[in-house]
Amino acid sequence: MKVLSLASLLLCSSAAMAHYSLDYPPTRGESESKEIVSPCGGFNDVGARIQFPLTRGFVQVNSGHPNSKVDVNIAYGNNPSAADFTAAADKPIASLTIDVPRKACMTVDLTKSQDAVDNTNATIQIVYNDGHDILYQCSDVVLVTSAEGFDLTKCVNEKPTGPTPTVAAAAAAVSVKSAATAVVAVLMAAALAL
Ligand SMILES: [Cu+2]
Repeated sequence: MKVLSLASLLLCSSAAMAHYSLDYPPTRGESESKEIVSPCGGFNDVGARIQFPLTRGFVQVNSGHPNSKVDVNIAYGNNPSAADFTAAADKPIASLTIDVPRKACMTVDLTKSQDAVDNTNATIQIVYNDGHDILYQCSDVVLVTSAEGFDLTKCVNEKPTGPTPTVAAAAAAVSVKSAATAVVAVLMAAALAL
């Protein structure tokens, strides 16, 4: 088992900042010290299941690291084995590269999977590569056609912070206007001198 790298510890030294969190569907459990343990971050017992829709589902994560990668896998059955997760990792149901720390909603469509039929138990696995370590979390679900228990409001995509193109364009317009005003002032001064 690999020990968490010094870089990761430094990057995540603040108590408020985790490597990442699986915000929805609910995680089986999150433990900073055991997250590197495959396949479910040290949580080997199946937890409470929530309904997960076969179409238009999503996984909501909050990435504390820049330059990280999130893969979402699904293993079918009541209590998938480590081997089941290894096989599932060959065909992730969603993948995302994160440039800046943010909340991200990853959409999941299971209609192309033959195993995903109404009323199937499954476990969703998050594989988070923070650039130094691979960190795991799992969520236990029941796949259903009509997932009334699935909370659509949990899907949140946070925009990267920084100046938006609109603000930059407005600033450029202002500086063009001041330049024009300056030119007019110079011309007027020149005209008065004549
Ligand atoms: Cu971290």
